[in-house]
Amino acid sequence: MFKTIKDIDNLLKKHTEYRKGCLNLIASENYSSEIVRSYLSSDLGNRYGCYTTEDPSDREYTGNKYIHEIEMNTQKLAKDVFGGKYADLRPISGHMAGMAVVLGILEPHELVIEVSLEDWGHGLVGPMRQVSQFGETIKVEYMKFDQDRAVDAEALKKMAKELKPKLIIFGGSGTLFPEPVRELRQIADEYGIILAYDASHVTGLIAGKVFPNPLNEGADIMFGSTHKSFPGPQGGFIVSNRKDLIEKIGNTLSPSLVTSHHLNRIPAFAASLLEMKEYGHEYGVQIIKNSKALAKAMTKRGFNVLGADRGYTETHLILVDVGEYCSQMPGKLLERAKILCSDDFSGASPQIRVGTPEVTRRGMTEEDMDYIAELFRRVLIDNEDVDVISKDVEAFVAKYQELKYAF
Ligand code: DSN
Repeated sequence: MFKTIKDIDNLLKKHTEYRKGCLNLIASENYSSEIVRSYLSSDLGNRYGCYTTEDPSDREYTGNKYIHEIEMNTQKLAKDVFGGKYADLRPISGHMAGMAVVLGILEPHELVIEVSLEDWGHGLVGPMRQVSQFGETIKVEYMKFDQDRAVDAEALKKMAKELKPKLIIFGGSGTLFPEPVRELRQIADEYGIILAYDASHVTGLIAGKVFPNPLNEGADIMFGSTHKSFPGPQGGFIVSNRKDLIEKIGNTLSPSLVTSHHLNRIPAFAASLLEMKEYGHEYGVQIIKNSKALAKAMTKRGFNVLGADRGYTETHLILVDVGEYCSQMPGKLLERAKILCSDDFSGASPQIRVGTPEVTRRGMTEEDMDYIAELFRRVLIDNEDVDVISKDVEAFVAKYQELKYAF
């Protein structure tokens, strides 16, 4: 138990020092700019800004004069960066945004198609169904992937025609290639299906215009988080061109899922949006170059990197089948070498997910990816002593403590 403030300080300092010495390849994390971090400690973090109706100017609490202005200006900025006539910034996470989409759109016993957890889905509807009443009322099916880890568009079209879902949710946490949103639009119109896109992982790439914007491809709604490839504060957002949907989703979100929408994230998100307007394209281009370079360098060292026939990846991450080398979860072993990434044992063969957003922000380029691939080889293939490797990792990351593409 903490007894004094000093105890808390000490542990936080230890955390900061520890993470400084780690090579962070977790695709769902990023390092936000100091200005973004500073806004998180603003007075807004202790205020309530909920709306009485879906109209943001109809605030339930008093004292919101400038809070309203800050939120509305950030909404405008979000619409400018992501497109969409309407935006809702109240979801406090991407997951919460997704829950509001699902619960706001589906009537009891209607079907949704999403990406399964085994295929690096976000685990939105599947796990929600573990709450017994949702298990009884929400039906879910999962889209299929081809051998390159791209969504099988033809199989999905067939599923949509046969099963007539109310909602299809594209996007997951292992997205390597753009999803077939455009291909599904006509069937969606014919069968009255709503197309949603969970952009959580690729938000930064969309903002940087290096990944197709789902709203331009025909999605009815895009939602996601603001802290993965998008280097903002943790939080969520929803954008759409459909007033009926944004209202339905907003009314589901609040007041049942969110009351206080953690207002300190709003100016922090605004700063990240401005930053992405300034540097997002350059940052996105380098992320994809790094991902592709890492995939090639790992392949050269004998790893089975997925998606080879399509150029491995068009995003901020790569997936590597490590079944040949690992009988146990490799994430924990890599962590001992101070290499942080995600692993997954739920599918047919164990995989690791290696992400490039944070190392790109730290200024790493293609050559560095070669060194990173070598580190993976030393841990997973050569079984070298992880304590020795961790020293090399520390020395390597010490050269990259600056922040690029940032104010
Ligand atoms: N879905 C988890 C991930 O991608 O790491 C967290 O959002």
